[in-house]
Amino acid sequence: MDTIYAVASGGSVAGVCIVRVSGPRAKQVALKLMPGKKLPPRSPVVRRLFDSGGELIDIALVVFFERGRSFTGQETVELNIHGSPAIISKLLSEIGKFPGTRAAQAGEFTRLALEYGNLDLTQVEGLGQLLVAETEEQRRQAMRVFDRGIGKLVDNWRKSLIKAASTLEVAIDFSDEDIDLDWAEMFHAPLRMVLDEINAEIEGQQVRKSVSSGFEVALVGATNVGKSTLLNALAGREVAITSSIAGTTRDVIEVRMNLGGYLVSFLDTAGLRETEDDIEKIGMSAGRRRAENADLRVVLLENPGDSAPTVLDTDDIVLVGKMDRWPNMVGGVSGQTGQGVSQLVERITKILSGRVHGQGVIVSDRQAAALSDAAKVLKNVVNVPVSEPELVAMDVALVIDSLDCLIGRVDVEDYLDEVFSSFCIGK
Ligand SMILES: Nc1nc2c(ncn2[C@@H]2O[C@H](COP(=O)(O)OP(=O)(O)OP(=O)(O)O)[C@@H](O)[C@H]2O)c(=O)[nH]1
Ligand SMILES: [Mg+2]
Repeated sequence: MDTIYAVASGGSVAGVCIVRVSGPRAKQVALKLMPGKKLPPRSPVVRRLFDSGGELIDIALVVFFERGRSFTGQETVELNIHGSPAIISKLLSEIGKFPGTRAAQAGEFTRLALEYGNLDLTQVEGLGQLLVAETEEQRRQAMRVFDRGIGKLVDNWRKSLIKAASTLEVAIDFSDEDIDLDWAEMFHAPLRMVLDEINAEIEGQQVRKSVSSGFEVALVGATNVGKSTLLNALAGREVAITSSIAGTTRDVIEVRMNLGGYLVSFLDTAGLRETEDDIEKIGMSAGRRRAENADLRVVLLENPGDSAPTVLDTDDIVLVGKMDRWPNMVGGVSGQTGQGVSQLVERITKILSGRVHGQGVIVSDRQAAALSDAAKVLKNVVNVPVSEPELVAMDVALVIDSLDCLIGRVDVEDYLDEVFSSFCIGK
């Protein structure tokens, strides 16, 4: 096994940079850089690091982790050096001179952590998202996954499935006797509960996925109601052309922003009106399509009492635009004066947060696919009367298999042993 090394901290020039060395020779390599010195485990020490010619490279804070006590599970040394490109490249090239060392590949430290069992597959996914999280909600969501949120769910489901499977054992054992078992109560009910929970997870996945990829909020309404002006106010810069000429906006204009912790793309669309202009018609139909597919619509009205010119979902927000033209007006918005803009932002954030919260943990398509596999088999099991317990037991094992795929625990023998520990297959 190679000893791998790489910069483990952020990219650009910084006060401190962490170079991680991990593998069987990590300590040996580090000791070579500090002749005559020792490295106590898990206690940071300040060390002068020298190159092979005896020239001082840097004065570093060095932490040594023994095998089994590190992130990767391998012997690891973390060298906290000064973050200049010259020091970094000098140190990396010195480390690279030692036999048995090589530069780590992308994600290789995490891969080692997965192989060692320090992280499960979903935690690896969570970590990936955590490292690129830009908004508060992305951080929160990724942290839940990284903190083994999915692993904990799977543990509970697994327990219920195994418990239900053990009732099958009773059935098999007593199959020759005439005992009337309450299958609904003993077997189907707990499985149905697991199925409901899995389905709820799958249902919430799309909305949670939007936390990472961004929600789309469309601004719609008749021409000239102030949509583009509102977009500019929300963005804090002039992104869209505004004018008193009706039909100014033609293309869909998209601006991404961090809205109260949520990544949101606002879509400014062409105002809706009767028109003979072919290009404007194209713009209107493109806008309508994007608005229909958006997560939320904000409809601006010209006058109080006007009706919305578009089909609405329950959450959609309808407001009078240019509210400054209506003294004593409450609940409108004005992109020009800024009135009602922060209330609108608050309202949107509240709606998004209502959709995201209390909705489980799974985020990625891979996770949803593994759960769908599990749900498909489980659905059959809960709806079919148990006439052949051995076959049903195999289905339960399949469900556990899908859950194991979800968290990357792929040792099939492992769960088969568990589920069938007291079973006599083929009885
Ligand atoms: N008084 C007042 N005027 C506004 C406000 N918002 C926009 N306007 C004016 O209304 C006109 C139309 O504004 P836009 O933002 O271009 O309207 P729009 O809805 O994007 O129009 P289209 O792109 O044609 O659909 C411009 O002359 C703006 O200066 C507002 O809040 N108050
Ligand atoms: Mg416009």
